Amino acid sequence: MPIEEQKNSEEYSESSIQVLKGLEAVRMRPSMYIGDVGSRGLHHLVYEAVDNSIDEALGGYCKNIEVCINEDGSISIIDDGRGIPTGIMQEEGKSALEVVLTVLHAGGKFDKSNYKVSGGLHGVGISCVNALSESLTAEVRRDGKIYRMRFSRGVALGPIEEAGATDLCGTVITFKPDAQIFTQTTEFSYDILASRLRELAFLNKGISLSIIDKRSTKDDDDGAAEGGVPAHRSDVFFSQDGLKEFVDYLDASREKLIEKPIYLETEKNGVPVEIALQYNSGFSENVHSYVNNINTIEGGTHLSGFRRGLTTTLKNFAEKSGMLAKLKLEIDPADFREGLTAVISVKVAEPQFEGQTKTKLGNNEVTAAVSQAVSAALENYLEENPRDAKLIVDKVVLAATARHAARKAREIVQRKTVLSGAGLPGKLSDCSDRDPARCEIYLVEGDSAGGTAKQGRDKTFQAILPLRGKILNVEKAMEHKIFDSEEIKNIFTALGVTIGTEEDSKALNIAKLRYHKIIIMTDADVDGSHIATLIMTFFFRYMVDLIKNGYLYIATPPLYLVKKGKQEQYCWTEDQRQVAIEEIGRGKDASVHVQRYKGLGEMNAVQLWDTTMNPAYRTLRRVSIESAAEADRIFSMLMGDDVAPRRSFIEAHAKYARIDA
Ligand code: 0RA
Repeated sequence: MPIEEQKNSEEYSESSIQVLKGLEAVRMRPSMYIGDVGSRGLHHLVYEAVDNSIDEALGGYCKNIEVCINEDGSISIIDDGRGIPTGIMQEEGKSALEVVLTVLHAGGKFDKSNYKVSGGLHGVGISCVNALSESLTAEVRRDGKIYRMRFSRGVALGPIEEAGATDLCGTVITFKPDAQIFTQTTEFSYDILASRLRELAFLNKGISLSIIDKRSTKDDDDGAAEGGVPAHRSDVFFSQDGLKEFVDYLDASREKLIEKPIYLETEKNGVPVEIALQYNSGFSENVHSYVNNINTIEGGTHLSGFRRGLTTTLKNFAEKSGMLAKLKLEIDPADFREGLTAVISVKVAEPQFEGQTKTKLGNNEVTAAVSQAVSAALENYLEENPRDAKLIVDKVVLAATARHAARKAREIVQRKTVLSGAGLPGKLSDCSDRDPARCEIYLVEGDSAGGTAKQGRDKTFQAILPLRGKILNVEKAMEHKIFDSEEIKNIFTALGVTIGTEEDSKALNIAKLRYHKIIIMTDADVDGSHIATLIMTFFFRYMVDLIKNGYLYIATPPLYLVKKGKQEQYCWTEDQRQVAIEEIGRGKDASVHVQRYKGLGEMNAVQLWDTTMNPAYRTLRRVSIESAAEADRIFSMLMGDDVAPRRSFIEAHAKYARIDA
């Protein structure tokens, strides 16, 4: 039943038209509001709803947030906050609930006391989610009552209703994304959502974030609980110690230098700053920065402030304590960050986001705030922990020494690339087109598969670079070893990418990149996926800009050929194989032949072209970084010394890994 009739129907229809115009704009150009209408945009809807609950939690009103993927593919975001207000707002003549759900950017309108610190990448508000949902139901528990309101594509299906009594408090938003908008997929990924909730739990200590997947567990063969009832996948993420635990989590597979992460939590010039950092025995820099819970993968002023604070403080300390006396070489700022894992989280009231993906913080005042916070805390730590201080400075000195050795090896790579054309690797079969936007390069495992690919390709735009066996594991090797590796030098020279400038020894120069599609093609078996992972790790650590620009891809060769007489069908999954056997095998003389492709080498050139290289039919998977922190952790685990976590990860994720076993 409606709780209150609209008082002034004229006023109401006027504001309704406004609302419709606003939400119609969202439906006309959804990408402007949520980034894209692919999987990323789809999951963004959930983040937007979760962010509202996080804001409520940061205000101190809510402790538990739950995400439930429902059986029908809709999703619910449940919190135990105060509940979105349901009273009628004077100005609009509508309930606050309706305003929040139908007016763009209405979020912060009610409560100015706790400024919005959370907030999705685009900060668009829950009304966008409503506009892009086939159906949305908001349920508010407040003042002993349950209120409910339903919408379809942003349009209210009726007035706000009372739906019973309750002792609870909180908000439940349930929505089903609109398939007219999300034409690629409307299916939520448990892993993507869980990974974001885990990150949010680390970034917002003390808040419990949980997820449960109530969809069918057909494909999940280890999901059966005792008694044969399929268990629903679920996780609870809760962090008592916040960023300290985040750093420990990221470094789980690394050997740490000091016992506990160095931690600071403070407020400088009105900017809350929280940082945890740890050094490990590895060589890569893994610094992750966040502004208002958003991963700023392009960095910005907070990251500059962190680097400045770290470099000056460590340098001063090392000089003052005479630890650099033996060192004849110049120390580079990058030397202070070798084997460093850190997470930086700042809250900025009015963030300015810049850069290609709007994930670079522009607010100038933040640099000094973070730099001062880091200097103060780090000076203190080094004074109080002289043994740790020595370990860290020794590590920096070692990094500087190694860097000088690496420079020699790297200069060779640079010299070779400068002489492009003449300098191209002998193993490269180049394409004839010279426009990088049209050109592709296949990095192929093994000389024999390389030969097949060379025969099968379209040589106007497809180049082939065979790689011999396993390329170097960059996660474990020192930098000068990496630039000594023939395979790695070949990749650099073939791509036309150089590394290192006068000012920054690690800067990547991709202006002369020769191909805009770099395609990793390996066997569809355990070894093949290991090699693909090695190559991806190399790109992630040394050419991450290529991944950020969306240039790195993985080819997907088929797993099976199902054949009867002249009828042939390639299959990529177990399900496809079953279907193909049934379809092709119909009739009496059901002599269906199933060929399992173990490697690329088993296909001839025509088959390889048809299934894996022909742009008209192939499937390429673009390598993207959903969460840089999670990618970092997974690569260090997959490539590190510890065998057990690697095995369990591969068993859980690589379905075909089990077929061979
Ligand atoms: C504005 C004011 C108040 C609560 C909220 C918004 C609120 C919004 C969301 C969205 C998801 N969960 C939420 N929980 C709360 C509180 C006003 C008051 O009670 O004084």
